[in-house]
Amino acid sequence: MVDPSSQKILLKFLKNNMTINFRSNITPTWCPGCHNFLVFAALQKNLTDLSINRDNLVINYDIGCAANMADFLNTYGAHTLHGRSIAVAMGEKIANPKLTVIVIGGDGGIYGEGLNHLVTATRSNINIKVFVSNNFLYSLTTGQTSPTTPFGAHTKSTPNGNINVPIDPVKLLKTVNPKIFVKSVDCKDIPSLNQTIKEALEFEGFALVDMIQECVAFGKQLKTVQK
Ligand SMILES: Cc1ncc(C[n+]2csc(CCOP(=O)(O)OP(=O)(O)O)c2C)c(N)n1
Ligand code: SF4
Ligand SMILES: [Mg+2]
Repeated sequence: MVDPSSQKILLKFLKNNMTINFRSNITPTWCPGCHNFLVFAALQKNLTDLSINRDNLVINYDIGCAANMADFLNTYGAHTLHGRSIAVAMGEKIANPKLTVIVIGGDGGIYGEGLNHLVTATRSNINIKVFVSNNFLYSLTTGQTSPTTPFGAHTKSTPNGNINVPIDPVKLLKTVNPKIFVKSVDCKDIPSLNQTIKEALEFEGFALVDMIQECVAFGKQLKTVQK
């Protein structure tokens, strides 16, 4: 969990030190301590450090807590439908290959509803960048199981324990196409989070960063796993 005082310092830093400001004037509405604050800071840092031209930048947002970043970043973009953000992003990149095209979403949207689009993008190695806040739950809707929820976990939608085995996105996508960039990183490891986002943005092809998070509001139920 990010303690509220570090969060305040981060937000102050973002406000005062960004040479290119990707922030909107809307205050983030995530729960205090949500790891999406770390993703938000790391993305802005890298977009700034890499001097990404905002005129050629499009960010597509899925649905869920992470994707609410649509309100907090000030770039061209689309807040799409649940699971359809990658399909929209692929269309944009095909229509205008000069664009830097990014997707931001959660494990529910990207690995669940959107898995077909994710596999298609991986097969084609299309040059789009996908950042997934993987909190092992559908959090915006208060904590149902997602494709990464551990087997046996008692959640709001699995009161008797999750009967499904979780998917491992890195292994799955590497099997589909070993040429793509795909890495898991813990959001609390800020240097690795920054470095991995940088590597993904610089990669010439399809890149996905699986950003492991603990949802401070609904994540506790995942600790109820029974083997
Ligand atoms: C097609 C569709 N089905 C269901 C919903 C309801 N819904 C909104 S957010 C959400 C869960 C999002 O989970 P995830 O993608 O993991 O994002 P998180 O909130 O965990 O960041 C769901 C099911 C929706 N908006 N659209
Ligand atoms: S419900 Fe969880 S993922 Fe959503 S804002 Fe709160 S802590 Fe973050
Ligand atoms: Mg989620």
